[in-house]
Amino acid sequence: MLIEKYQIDQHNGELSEKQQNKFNFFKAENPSAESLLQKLVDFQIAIPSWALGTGGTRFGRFSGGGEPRNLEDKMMDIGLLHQLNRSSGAISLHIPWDIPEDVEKIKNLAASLDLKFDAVNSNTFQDQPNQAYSYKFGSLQHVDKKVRDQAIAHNIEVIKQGEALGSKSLTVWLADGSSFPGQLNFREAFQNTLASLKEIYAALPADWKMFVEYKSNEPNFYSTTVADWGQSLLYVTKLGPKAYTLVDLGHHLPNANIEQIVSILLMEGKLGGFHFNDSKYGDDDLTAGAIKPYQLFLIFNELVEGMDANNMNHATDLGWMIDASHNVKDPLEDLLQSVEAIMMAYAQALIVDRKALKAAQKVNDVALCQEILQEAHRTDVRSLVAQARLMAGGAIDPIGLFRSVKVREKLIEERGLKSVATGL
Ligand code: LRH
Ligand code: MN
Ligand code: MN
Repeated sequence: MLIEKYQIDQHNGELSEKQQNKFNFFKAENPSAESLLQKLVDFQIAIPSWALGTGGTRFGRFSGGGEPRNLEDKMMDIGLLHQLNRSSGAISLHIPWDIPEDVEKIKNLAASLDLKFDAVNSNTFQDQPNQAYSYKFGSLQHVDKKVRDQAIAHNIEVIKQGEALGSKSLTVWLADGSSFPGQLNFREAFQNTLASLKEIYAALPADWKMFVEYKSNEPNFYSTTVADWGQSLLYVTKLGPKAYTLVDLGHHLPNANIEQIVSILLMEGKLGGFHFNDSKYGDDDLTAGAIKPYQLFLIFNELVEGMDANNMNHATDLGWMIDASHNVKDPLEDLLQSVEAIMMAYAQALIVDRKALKAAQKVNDVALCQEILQEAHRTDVRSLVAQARLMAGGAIDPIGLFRSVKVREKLIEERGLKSVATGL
């Protein structure tokens, strides 16, 4: 391991007095603090295997050095994150970017790092070498049944690989759509996609879920065949009880009210999970909470309210995942920042005074409703989140420790400056 337990203990020892003072101050203002700690400890956010290398844009890619060279390296990186924050205990694979060749070895490594396998993702948006048919004009929607069959077979293969590792869900994201008016018969594209999804659904193990991720545009810029939550909901409703909608925060048209979408999907029992990231323009895949932290809080506010209303377990009943990658930061520091932002939004949602909010809503006291939400959002919950991390055996200041023990330098030493990870 690149970070030894004694280094975490030493780091925490140095910061513990300051942390205790801050947490005591928080507790004095928030008597329920202690009761929230376990919820925060239990909350785990899966890390996508494709976020561990520096993401590129179509204009270039600037490697940061020491990047993972293969699946084992990616898992080691996530193990490191999990050691630091104890909230990143799962990895989400993208196949065939990740190819788990030696399943036993991969499973043993995961167990030794205390990692679970989250959703497996299929990829029918790129052509692979030696592939018989091209996805240039779509995959599950394609006008040619042979292309659809190839894409269906790939998804079933991904389920098999996920099953061998102990994963329990498949995420299907389709680039399918059209770039110009007239290119596609919308109705037939929908029907083909639905028929294809049905075949994949039929191959799901009994205890698996299937997540259908929507996206308004890109790479097709005229139409997308699963373009929004309504269309995803149509598919998953027609598919059956194991199919759910997946919300990626960057996949909406500008100014969409994502928290309202979340609330309605939860009410219908069809919200499957999340891809967290942040954006200013489109599918920017920036660090969660970097641009619109209030929106992230409002989403968690709906999640906590809706999950409690449905007696759901916050930690296990939805799929929580990051889907972010970018060009200029150390990917590991970036992921630590994303996880921290998500934990903070969750913690702030936990301290909303729900009784008072309900009462204010009942008498249409709009200003008070806003005050109640902002009171929670403006509360500094960093000491609460850090206390939960400490309780779980993580570091009080994960990025501080990451830097002081020179993790990146060690990774560069081990893997080289020009190592390359597969992925977007
Ligand atoms: C598409 C997407 C989808 C893919 C990932 C790489 O924009 O969000 O989840 O699987 O990016
Ligand atoms: Mn996504
Ligand atoms: Mn995306």
